[in-house]
Amino acid sequence: MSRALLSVAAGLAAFSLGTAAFAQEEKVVNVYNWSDYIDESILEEFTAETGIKVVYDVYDSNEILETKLLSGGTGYDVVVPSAAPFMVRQIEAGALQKLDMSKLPNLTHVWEAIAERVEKYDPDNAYSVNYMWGTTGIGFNVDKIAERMPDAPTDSWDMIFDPEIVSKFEDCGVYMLDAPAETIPAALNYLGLDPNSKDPDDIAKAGEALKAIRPYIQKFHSSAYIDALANGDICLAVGWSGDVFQAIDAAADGVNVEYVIPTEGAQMWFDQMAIPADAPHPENAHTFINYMLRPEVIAKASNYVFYANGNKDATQHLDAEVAEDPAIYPPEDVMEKLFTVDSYDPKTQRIVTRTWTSVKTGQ
Ligand code: SPD
Repeated sequence: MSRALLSVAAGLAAFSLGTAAFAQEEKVVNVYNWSDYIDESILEEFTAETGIKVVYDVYDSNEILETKLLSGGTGYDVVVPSAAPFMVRQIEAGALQKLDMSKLPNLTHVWEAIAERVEKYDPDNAYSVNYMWGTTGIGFNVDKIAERMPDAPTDSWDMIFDPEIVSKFEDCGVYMLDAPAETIPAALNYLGLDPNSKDPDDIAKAGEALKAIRPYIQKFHSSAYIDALANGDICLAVGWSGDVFQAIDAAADGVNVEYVIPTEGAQMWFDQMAIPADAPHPENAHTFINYMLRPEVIAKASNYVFYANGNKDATQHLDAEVAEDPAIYPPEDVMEKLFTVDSYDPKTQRIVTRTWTSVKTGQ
């Protein structure tokens, strides 16, 4: 056989092996997502339609996901990191793979306004697609707060960061997210500093502000506040928008919970669907992401978890209580007060981690 024919034959063999590899990809997709972030009937419907079984696992912290992703070999096919400050460095570290846009025809439904904001962290939106976005604000028990402080400034971060005020709620329980990328920017913003500041002096000031209220925080946890608010077990929580709305939805009789984006502003964040570099089932991962991009599917998820999504054609499928709630889809004047945070360089990250440990341990 001539050299040319040999090389064509080798090419054909490689092509058919590649095709076979896709054809042989077992009918499974391993999804690792945030807790309390999906209507599970969506997973069943996906399987019924595609024959691909979804193995679904959850986390409640970007740090947990990041540690796994950076070690590699997670076995996950779809993960949902927050764009910043996390996914941006996962992309830099080579932990995620570029999406094959030809396998995502439903990208036509992407809401440009959200994709453009994410582009700052994922240039050309090459590695990710928005799953949900939201804000980090305050959930509170209306009646318990009023009993303790009838004129409580419930629309202000004073509720959390003014020691005199938050101390009044110590007896009925105050929870805070165990997430330095949320709490340190919130403290910086409250202090009138740049929430994105990487200046060690600014971060130290945020740490001091957090330490001043540390005695009144009963628990640092990033998912327990949903049940605690819903059951009336706590008064106050720094939490993520949809999670607090889930508490409102599940609230026991006589428990009246509200969510507020404080007037001083709050963090806006984007949780992105992405595929680990070493995902075992990349073809199925694309099929799953493309399914989630269907307007009626992602709207069903939003209706269940009370988070906004980045799909411009989903709005017509949203329940009015979701689409019309200004704390879920904030109007322009509120949007202007929302800030995003960038990635920390390794040195700043170490300072942030150390500061957070010292806040939590009170040392
Ligand atoms: N229960 C789902 C919570 C999703 C929170 N996303 C985290 C955003 C972090 N900036």
